[in-house]
Amino acid sequence: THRLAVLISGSGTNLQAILDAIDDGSLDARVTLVLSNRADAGGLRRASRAGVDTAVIDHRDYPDRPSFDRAMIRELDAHGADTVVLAGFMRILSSDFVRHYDGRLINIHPSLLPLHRGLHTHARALEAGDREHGCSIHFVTEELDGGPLIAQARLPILANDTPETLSKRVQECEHGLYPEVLRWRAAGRLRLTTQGVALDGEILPPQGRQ
Ligand code: 3YE
Repeated sequence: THRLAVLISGSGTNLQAILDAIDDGSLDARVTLVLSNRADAGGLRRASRAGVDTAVIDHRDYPDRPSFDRAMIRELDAHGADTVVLAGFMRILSSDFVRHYDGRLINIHPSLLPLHRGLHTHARALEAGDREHGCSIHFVTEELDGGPLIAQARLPILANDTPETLSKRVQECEHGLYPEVLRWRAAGRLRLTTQGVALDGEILPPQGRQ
């Protein structure tokens, strides 16, 4: 069975979507560890409730980013992970961390990348006058939110949308897309190659599967 480790910093709604998919039999995987950099992350409770091991590694306990990242690597590798899933994890990862998990590290981002990397994506999509918005899942590289795209889900921006209404709809889109991509991964169908992202041996277009 495919082993997932999930990194969180917050309430863990994407983690919950993954746990629910495992629970209802639609995702053949096991979460070996939920790791948070914040002791008060709500997702830790979701993990405990599902009987999943948890760990807190607080970045403030480390003198610099590389040593924090090394501590996370030790914990993750002790639990064994075929895929490391960033799910609302809010730290920039060092090049050593990214290299260590090359081709096994995946992030979900609340915009249609390459639009709106970084924070406040809903406000920025509205300010830019975008007509659509959504979420993207990508393999993680050193460049923040810049790695090869695996999949995107789109939604129209409505006339009365605010950052809050958009955020809610994008989250719903994330909760469908993350389990879907992890099903591909768990079935051994999804790989990062030197040519790009491969699904069933076919290289996906730059925006990933739509
Ligand atoms: N690291 C690399 N590449 C990536 N981390 C994430 C994606 C991703 C990655 O594609 N190398 C917020 C933006 C980070 C920020 O600046 N964070 C601060 C700390 C803020 C805090 O603790 O609240 C920092 O110094 O890391 C996951 C998404 C990261 C978003």
